[in-house]
Amino acid sequence: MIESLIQFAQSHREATYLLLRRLFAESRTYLLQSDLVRIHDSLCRETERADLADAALRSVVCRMEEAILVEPWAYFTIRESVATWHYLRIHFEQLALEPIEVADYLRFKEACADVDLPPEETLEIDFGPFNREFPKLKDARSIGQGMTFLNRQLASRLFSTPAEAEGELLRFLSLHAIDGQSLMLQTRFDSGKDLRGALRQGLAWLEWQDPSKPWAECSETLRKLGFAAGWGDTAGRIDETMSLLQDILEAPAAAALEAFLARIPMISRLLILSPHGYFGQANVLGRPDTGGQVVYILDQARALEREMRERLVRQGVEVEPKILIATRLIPDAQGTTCYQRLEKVAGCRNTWILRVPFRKTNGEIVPQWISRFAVWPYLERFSRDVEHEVLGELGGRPDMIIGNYSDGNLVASLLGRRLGVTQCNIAHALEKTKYLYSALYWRHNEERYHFACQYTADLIAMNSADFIITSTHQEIAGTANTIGQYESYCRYTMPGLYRVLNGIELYDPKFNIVSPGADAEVYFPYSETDRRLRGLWPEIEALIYGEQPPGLARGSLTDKAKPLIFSLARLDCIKNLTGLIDCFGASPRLRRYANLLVIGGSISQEGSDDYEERAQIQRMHELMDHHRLDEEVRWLGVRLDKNMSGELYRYVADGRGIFVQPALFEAFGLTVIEAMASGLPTFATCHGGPSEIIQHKRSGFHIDPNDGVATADVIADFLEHCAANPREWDRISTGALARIEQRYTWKIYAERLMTLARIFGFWKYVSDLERQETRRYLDMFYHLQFRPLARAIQHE
Ligand code: UDP
Ligand code: LCN
Repeated sequence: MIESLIQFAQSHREATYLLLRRLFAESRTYLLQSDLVRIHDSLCRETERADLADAALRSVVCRMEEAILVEPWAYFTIRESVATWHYLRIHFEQLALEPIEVADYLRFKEACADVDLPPEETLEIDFGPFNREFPKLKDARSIGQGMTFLNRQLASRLFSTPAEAEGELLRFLSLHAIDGQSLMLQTRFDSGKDLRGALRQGLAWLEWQDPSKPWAECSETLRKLGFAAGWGDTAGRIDETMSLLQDILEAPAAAALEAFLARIPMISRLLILSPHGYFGQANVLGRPDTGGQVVYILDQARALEREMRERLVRQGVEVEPKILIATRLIPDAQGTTCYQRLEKVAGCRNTWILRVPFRKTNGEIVPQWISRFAVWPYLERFSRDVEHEVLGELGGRPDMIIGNYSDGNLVASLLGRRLGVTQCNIAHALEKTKYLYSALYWRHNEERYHFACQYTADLIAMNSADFIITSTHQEIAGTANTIGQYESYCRYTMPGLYRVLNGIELYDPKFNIVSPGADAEVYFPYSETDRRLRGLWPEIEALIYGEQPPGLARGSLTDKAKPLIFSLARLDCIKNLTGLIDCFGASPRLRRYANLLVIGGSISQEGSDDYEERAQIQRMHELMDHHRLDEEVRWLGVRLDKNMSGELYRYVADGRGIFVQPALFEAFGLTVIEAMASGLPTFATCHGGPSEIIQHKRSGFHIDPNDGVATADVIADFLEHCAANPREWDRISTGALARIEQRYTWKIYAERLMTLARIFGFWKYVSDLERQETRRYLDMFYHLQFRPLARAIQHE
């Protein structure tokens, strides 16, 4: 692609000149892909030149991510495919296109930004050399399927020296104990040969036993041979597990190792970290910064507790698993339970929210909620306090730490390092792709957003995690046309702070896709009439059509016969509820076919202490006034509990309505799967996770929130089609339900995560996955960059 572009510039000097001249005529230093495509298109139309309209050139233009223009130079970034980037520059007079290094590109970018530090004095961050020796995936389509690959690679390395492999396995098996009770091995085996001998005897004995005989009745014999609990709950399962190990010792194979490791009872204590926000079980959703992450973690914890318990039982281990979700304690809890130190998670036997306050340097507790963008100065101290409390609550170290979002992942890195525990990261949403130019213009936003801290924390956490789980493939690697969230950390610059040449390796097997689900107890199909919560209908009807409860609603729907277009989200700028109101208000067709129901935030600015939310509230009112929407839109500033929202999706489906998720960017989008799981036809943003969740026109529709007219048309066409042929609504509804069932369930999630935890835990222990050199580099980065940045943030 690059060679052909260089050749094009050489052989079509006039066309190259015309294109460049047009780019410079924009008088903008930075142009984005959409600008470049638009400019190229209009030039083609005006000039009608065949060389400019050439299909190959057009396809390169569509892959240009960015141009930097400072006469006489134009610099370009081209993203040929996932994680394959090229950097080029061209001189306006000489017209010779030449490839350049990423560092040169970034330096030029910095020189164009208004900073006082010369580019040559800027720190360069490069994690590339640390990954050189490490196995990497080869095919972009496999990105996010790292576990099996890693296991295969490392297993073949390990098994190439059988004696060493035996020794490692033996060492690993001897490790396991819970609450002082030995697991797997009762006695020390001096060699692999001894272990093999014992396995042979054990298997010979098991052959004659009834496969349903419980462990308790096998234990006397097997203990004498040196085995402890952990092989299985019955003779049949013990036999299977021992056979797997015997196979590995006799004829090693990665698949057998994976199956064997998946059975080892090595996870019974989990620590989940989610510091910011209001983390609670009631009355928190919809508040600023408090949405899907809370829902995800509570559902995740329930699913994991169940899975851990089932696995322990199946392995014959009588231990009650325990999960702690560590978050911040907020004394000024605003009607929530966030002031309580310990809160049991409903639907669990032994999962607890453990709240630990943020403290200032003088030890004083921070009493109020603070935005996720301002938590950085508190996290180091928080990590130490959490460590202390967790060790007490669990009676020892957790078996794995799961971080959530940038702050939780940073704390997980600090704790994982101190405790020597496997660290798993979940980003939920990386801010970098949400806020345009947030790295380049970091200084402009520093006072409000502190992205310098956040992106530094992200780099540290990503590189220190043992494995990272993502909800979609595109979260890591994007699509043919869009950059992945993690991909945006590969290379970028924060002028005057540092420049990143290799921030994260996308082909690293640490990336694994494990998609969340929607709680099947709450979000079930509208057609399951026996399960419906009919008792809630009067309340739901009052919410939608009743008198306006003072301070909680705006708008009264006059035509109740119309179907509802429903949307539910936090009232963040990125969620674009205002865009939906505008799109609806400006479309007579939509207004003819449907009413709009929006649930988000609060309807009065006084009810909010968040800057973005207040601005959105004001905009919502302006748009309602401007389009005169009070009889066609109902906007509710209420917090619904899960059962209410579950029944509401179904209620909207009863009336053959639809759900719309109009975000400018959505990392994943739990509301999308909740709506689909209810059988509600869903129209969701094409920017981010929803475009992977929904198959366009089969299980829902993609909409482009930047194009209100086209969005209104897609929705109106559907409503019109359904009015003429109700089967169309059924077709999409059935497609949505099938999609959720196939891909997005917590059962699939928990099984996969538990297997990942074991495989990565094993290899961390046995091999050099610890990557000492990276750790040292990260330590330095943390101390020399993160800490001063965090300290510079004013304590609130
Ligand atoms: N939610 C809610 N009330 C609100 C807003 C959101 O109950 O006013 C719930 C919604 O049902 C979903 C979650 O919060 O479970 C939002 O998750 P999503 O992934 O859609 O977005 P996020 O808020 O995490 O960006
Ligand atoms: C945060 C987001 O912004 C959403 O897109 C996700 O669905 C949610 O977290 C859960 O991961």
